[in-house]
Amino acid sequence: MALKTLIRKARANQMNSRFYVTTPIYYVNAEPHLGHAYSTVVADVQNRFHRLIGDETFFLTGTDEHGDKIVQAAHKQGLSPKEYTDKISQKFAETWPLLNIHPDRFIRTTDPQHIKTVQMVLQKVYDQGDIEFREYEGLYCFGCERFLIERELVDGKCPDHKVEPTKLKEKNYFFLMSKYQQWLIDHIKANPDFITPERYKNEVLSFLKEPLDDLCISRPVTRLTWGVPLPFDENFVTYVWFDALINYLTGLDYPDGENFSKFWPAANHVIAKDILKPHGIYWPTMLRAIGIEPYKALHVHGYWKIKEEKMSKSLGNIIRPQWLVENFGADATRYCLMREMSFGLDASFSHQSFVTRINADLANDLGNLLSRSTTMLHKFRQGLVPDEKGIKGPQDDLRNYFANLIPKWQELMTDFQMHNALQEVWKALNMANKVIDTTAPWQLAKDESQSDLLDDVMYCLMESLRLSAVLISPVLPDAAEKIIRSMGFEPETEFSPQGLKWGRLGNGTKVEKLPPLFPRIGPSKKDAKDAQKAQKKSKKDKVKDMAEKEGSKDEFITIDDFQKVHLRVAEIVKAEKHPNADRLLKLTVKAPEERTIVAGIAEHFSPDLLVGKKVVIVANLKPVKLRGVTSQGMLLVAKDESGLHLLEVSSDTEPGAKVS
Ligand code: ME8
Repeated sequence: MALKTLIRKARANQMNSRFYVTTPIYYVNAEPHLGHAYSTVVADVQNRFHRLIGDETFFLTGTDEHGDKIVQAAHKQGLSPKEYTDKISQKFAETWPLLNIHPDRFIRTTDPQHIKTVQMVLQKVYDQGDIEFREYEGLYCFGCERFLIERELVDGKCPDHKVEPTKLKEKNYFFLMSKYQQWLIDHIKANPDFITPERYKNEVLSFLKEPLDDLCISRPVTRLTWGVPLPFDENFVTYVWFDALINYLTGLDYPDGENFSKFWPAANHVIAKDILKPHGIYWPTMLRAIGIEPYKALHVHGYWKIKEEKMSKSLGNIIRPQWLVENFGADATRYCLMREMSFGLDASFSHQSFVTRINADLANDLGNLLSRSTTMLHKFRQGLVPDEKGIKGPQDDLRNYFANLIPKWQELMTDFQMHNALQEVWKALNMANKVIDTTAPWQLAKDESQSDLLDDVMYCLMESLRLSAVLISPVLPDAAEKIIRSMGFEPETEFSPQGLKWGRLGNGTKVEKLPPLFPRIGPSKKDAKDAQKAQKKSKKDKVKDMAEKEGSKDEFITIDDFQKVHLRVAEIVKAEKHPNADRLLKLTVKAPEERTIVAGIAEHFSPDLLVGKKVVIVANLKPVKLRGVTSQGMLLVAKDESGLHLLEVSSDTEPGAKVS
């Protein structure tokens, strides 16, 4: 263990000048959800952590926009693939800043630069004889966008998408991946940190025990045009893996860009286990064929689940990042994501577990320590941090604890053990809270002879807060910045290697009092119930689903029946959360007179994004009170497996116009 640590430290010292982190590029066949948010927060946290320890960093995310699935999704919305990909890609790009995620580059596989890079790489690999034209018959999963082999199936179905794969027989181009199988096995064995956590390395090695099939990389244009044309055969396009994986190179301006030579040797990919095979097998063999060094490390996490099912757009059980941010704020959401999932293992999402976590860790442990310490500093020392006195006492525990914590935290963060790193910091916060209880500064303040001890206790408390703020800054950047600024420091100088040392306060550092950083969330019981209801499909929804599935059994109505329903165009002028229910939004609409409509769409739409939209309402529905608010009408939405969609009309339609 000691040797392993030494080797790792030596390697970290050598390598710690640069860090390149990527997320998967997400398919644009649905909008972002908590699963995407998790990978992207992990990358952002790692990026901030490496900047903090002095590395030069580059952070890439983006969207994957070619392929059958995207064309199908576009058609469903009546849009061209280009219009559709522009729209959804923008939704991803707009979501990340809400969570305080700031990539250096947002890449799209439809970017002309990327298409050029893919074609250049294909030509090179083709010219050297690593791509061949063949006929192939196999089981294709449209969800995974790849051929599956028999032993991957569970009950004859794709385990991720729960559908039977389709038998396909086609002439296509194949990348001769099997040529590089033995090289890959040797590389993984020689580099134990190449794929982590270890279970995923073992999974890849066990896959590699069987002979590898070659990789189908093309589609005939007769069946699909939404891909990158093969430079050596205009009748075919490439898409999915030979297109998508290369984004990690385009993102650094491969082959000639300065970023490529600087950052490629420090490439760290973050993914979930669903795309382990493409990243653990296809990608390194592709890199080998292209003649590029393998990436440095692949970091694989588990699934966020809801009631034992993977959260996914195809299962329709998703939680939107916007909803999390509106309910908890960006910092608390990031904290819960990092703290509630052990990197590598699956985790279950529940509203209640997030609320409990926020109230216990952020409002109580961190919030109380901050408010108690600064209040006492103001009461007993006019808000000025006294010099450290180094006196023996319970406060020594803090000095000693931090001396060990900093290297340990750094090692845990380097190893993507964010949940454990946070846990170690929280031990320090709890210890500091205990130091307040055991030293009772309010008693010391009454006794002049204890003045030095009181100085030392106050010093240790404030310095523990400052250092903790630095240590949590990758995960809780806003809160950390507020704490640091309240002590008169700038985040630029403090979130840096010099900020990581004990002993920067003193000489009368002035500390401002802060309002509570994380107000308690409550009353939790009712909120939790509402949220649980929101997660569960209501009975009514289930009936509706069945009606949708059995579309052919729609009952006929006459034109007279239909004319009883008055449909009108309404402009949403205000949208806010319902005061008493998480699932509901309270909308003020003009149709043309102003009225209130309560709609059960809070999980699907962020209120900000609704304002200004022109939608269709049922105008003559009898008003009803929904959780204390009278609703005068009903908003129409369309529902499919990717969620709810507004029925919008063109923006030049007058509010109040009849829909017939
Ligand atoms: O696979 N739990 O895109 P994708 C945790 N375009 N993470 C989850 C998750 C869940 N329930 N659901 C999704 C693709 N993710 C390809 C990738 S890369 C060159 C091409 C996250 O939109 C996780 O990072 O299906 C997972 O690997 C990724 O989203 C899959 O995103």
